[in-house]
Amino acid sequence: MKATYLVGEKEYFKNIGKIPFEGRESDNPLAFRWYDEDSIVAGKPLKEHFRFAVAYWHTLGSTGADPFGRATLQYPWMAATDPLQQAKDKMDAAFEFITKLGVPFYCFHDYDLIEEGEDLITSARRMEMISDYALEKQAASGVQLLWGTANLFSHPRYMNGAATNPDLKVVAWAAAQVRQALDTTIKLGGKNYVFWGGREGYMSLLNTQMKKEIDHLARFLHMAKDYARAQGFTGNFFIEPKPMEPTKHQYDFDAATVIGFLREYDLMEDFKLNVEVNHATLAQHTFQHELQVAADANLLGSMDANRGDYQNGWDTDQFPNNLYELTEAMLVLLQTRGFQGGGINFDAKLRRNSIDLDDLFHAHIGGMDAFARALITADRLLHESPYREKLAARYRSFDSAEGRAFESGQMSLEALAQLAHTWGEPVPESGKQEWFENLINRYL
Ligand code: XUL
Ligand code: CO
Repeated sequence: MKATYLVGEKEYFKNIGKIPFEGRESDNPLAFRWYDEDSIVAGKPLKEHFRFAVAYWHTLGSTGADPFGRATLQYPWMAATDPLQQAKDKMDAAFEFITKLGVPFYCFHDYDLIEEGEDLITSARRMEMISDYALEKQAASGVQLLWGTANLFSHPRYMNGAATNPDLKVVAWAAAQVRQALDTTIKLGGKNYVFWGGREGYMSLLNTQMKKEIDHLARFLHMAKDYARAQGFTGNFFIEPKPMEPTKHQYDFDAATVIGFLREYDLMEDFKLNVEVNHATLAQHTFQHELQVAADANLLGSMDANRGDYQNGWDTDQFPNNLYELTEAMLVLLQTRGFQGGGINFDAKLRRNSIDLDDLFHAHIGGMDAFARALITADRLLHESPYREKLAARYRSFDSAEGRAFESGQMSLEALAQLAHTWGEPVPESGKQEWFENLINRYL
């Protein structure tokens, strides 16, 4: 019998069915051990906490090529030479994979869906065709679009930037592409739209007018937002911070930098952040830090999940599997208001030598299970352990009358200084860092 998700005729992942939840005792590498999507944790089902998404570019489009060697991954859905046929095959494979995995969302760049044409009109026709097909696939499977974006970094025309290019002709081309990507996202009912400024930065300050470029970026984002709102788009716009790679210095360096930018250019209403693990670590921050900075500004929109490598300094985009770090991240998520509009997109790719089709399943299942286990652990830390009490205790002096007066601006510097005279030398108190660190391992 033909499964409902197969709109096309082919089945790519033949020996793999719908991935079941089998629980912690299971030895089946093609089953979930922790991710039971309907199980309620902290008041809602796991699937609603996470809103997992498959990243079209890595999962369907990776080739395994690196600067030292050509493609190692030869996926059958990429075999057709006609771009339209190839795009349809790729989409058949995408929806088969996403449905078997049981993930509710996907994300794409415009030209992940179909190869860019030789001119704007050809590209527009191609996007029209493949987005019609995506509409059918979404309707048949129930899979939804978490966010769309435009690839403004791969084509050589963007080598000096897209919205920040010193040549207005290139900026205009970027506008044409973003308008088309917004139209496609809206057509497919996309929940959000992402801007990652892959080439929005500089390689050398000597040939760069930085202020002018950043002003242009803000102008461009306002135009894109105004256009999308006029078309009825009510979702969020996300900026995805990254400090470097491919440029030496990217303008959206980290969460704090982006928040300052959004505030300065009056974009706070519509834009939030899409925080990515390996981008955080490239900026010399922990992922938890970036989540906390975004959440504290009420701007935590979404997450790109992956992990870097501690022994090197670039964006390796490996699948997440570090339970300790994920638990810290889930502590931030549960103690703030969660994602605003977004979810968890696996912006992660297989290693060059992971060439089997089932490797794609192992990677995603592992990531989803790791998040589920981390969230369950974080919830227990918050409700069954003395974590919150111990943390609050460090700040208990601010619960006093004097503390409240200080926090609410009812106290002068003289009055605060006078308290030092009244209270005398403070008794030092331990920060208890090791106690806190051990607690996570006790609950994992
Ligand atoms: C690149 C990166 C992008 C964005 C979307 O490092 O993370 O894939 O997520 O353009
Ligand atoms: Co990303």
